[in-house]
Amino acid sequence: MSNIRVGVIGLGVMGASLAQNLASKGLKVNVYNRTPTKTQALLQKGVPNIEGYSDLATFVNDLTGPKIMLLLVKSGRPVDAVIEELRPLLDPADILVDCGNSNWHDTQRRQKAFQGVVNFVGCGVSGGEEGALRGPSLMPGGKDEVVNERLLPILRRIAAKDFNGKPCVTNVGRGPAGHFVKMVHNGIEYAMMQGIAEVYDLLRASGYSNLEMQALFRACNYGNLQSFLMDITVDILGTRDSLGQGFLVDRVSDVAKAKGTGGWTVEAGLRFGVALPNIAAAVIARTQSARNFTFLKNLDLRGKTSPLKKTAQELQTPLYRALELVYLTSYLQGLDLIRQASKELAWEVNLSEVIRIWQGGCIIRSQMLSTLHLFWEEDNSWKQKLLQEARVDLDVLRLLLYKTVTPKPVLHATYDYLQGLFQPTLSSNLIQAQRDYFGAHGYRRVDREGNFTGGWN
Ligand code: NBP
Repeated sequence: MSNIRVGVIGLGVMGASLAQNLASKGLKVNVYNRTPTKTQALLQKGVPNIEGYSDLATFVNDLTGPKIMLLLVKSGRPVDAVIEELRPLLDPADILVDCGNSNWHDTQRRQKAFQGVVNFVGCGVSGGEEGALRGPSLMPGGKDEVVNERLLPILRRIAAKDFNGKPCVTNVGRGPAGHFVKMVHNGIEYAMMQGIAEVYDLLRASGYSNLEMQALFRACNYGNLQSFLMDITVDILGTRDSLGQGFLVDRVSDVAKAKGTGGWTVEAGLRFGVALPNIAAAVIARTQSARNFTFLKNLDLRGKTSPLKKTAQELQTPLYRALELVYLTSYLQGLDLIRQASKELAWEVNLSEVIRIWQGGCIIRSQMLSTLHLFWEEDNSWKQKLLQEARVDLDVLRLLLYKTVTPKPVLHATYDYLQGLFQPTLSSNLIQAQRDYFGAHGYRRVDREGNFTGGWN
């Protein structure tokens, strides 16, 4: 293993960190970046085991074969541009691993196009810069003989550790499953972040100071909710502004940006027939945060706030329970999507393994992931108990939803998703009746077999 030379192409935030992580684990690393100044900047850090190149052909030739190259460039056209440049330098036994946030459709297309040219693997990486440097959660997918036998021995050395000390990496499944699982991870991330932000917003509107909110979030950061996103929220709320008075978070613009993975997840939900209301609500909330309503220009729409008349101590349990439901339903929706896509496209994804590798290094890690795999076990007793508790907690959630006027799309989506699970019948019989009434679309009956149409006055 110590004789292996791994290649890293793309030395932006993620590539430079991952290269240092590999090198710190004793692997020899060749690095290349389109703009040589970034290669120089990395080399100047003096990390042992890293060799820099300004010429792609020499970079590839100097790898010990069969070669493993990790690609960390911006997703979309840049990935196509780099692999086209690499094409004449590749051997069919080589492994080219796209570690960026590529769309899984692109990965599927590239895997087809590069059959016989190179083993093209899609690998999700989560954990941001810090994770890439010290231990990310890694989600590669592909053939056993490529991923399990040749890639995993390397990736296990640089991955974060799960709750039992095992590396947060596995072969998540066939074809483009790696990038699909990472995309869904990001969709879940959108929903969890938005849920936390909504709780922050209703507290802020109720007159809580940043430090009071920090104390509340800190008090809720235990049990199932103990998580990376709660950790950073506590830190953020206590950070003072180094450029002026007060707290930095109050100086940050409220227009939320997105790079697309949340929207792709919602598209996939529609494609595979899986409801993802939390994720969709979070994506739309980011879009709406730009407030591009030209028809509302120059109107003063400010109204009265409706503060929560409760003490921090009284609020702690309701807030904990509300966020616990947000976490639970966001994970369930995302994992249900992975399960369905895997079933339809024969990717053989093992959900327990996906849950396990999200326990460390990644943005959506939380203690809830220590038991969530039980949801997919044969024995229903754990599930039954959990959902029974969730049903009780819905009353708590309702109180938060309707006592305050701040927008809470993910809290609402959580509430409605669970209500939808708990109702023995939904209102969609009327939808089917309306569709048949105006369009003769047909309907099925609950009391006899077959397809029916008509019968209306
Ligand atoms: P950066 O923006 O820091 O770096 C982008 C890299 O892409 C640079 O090395 C840049 O080279 C290269 N690149 C571009 Br842009 N166009 C290129 C082209 N046409 N040919 C060759 N190279 C090109 O991105 P990053 O944050 O390191 O992200 C890399 C990938 O990892 C992305 O897909 C991202 O979505 C994913 N990701 C990021 C994070 C995160 O927290 N940042 C987390 C997880 C995944 P140059 O220096 O010559 O411009």
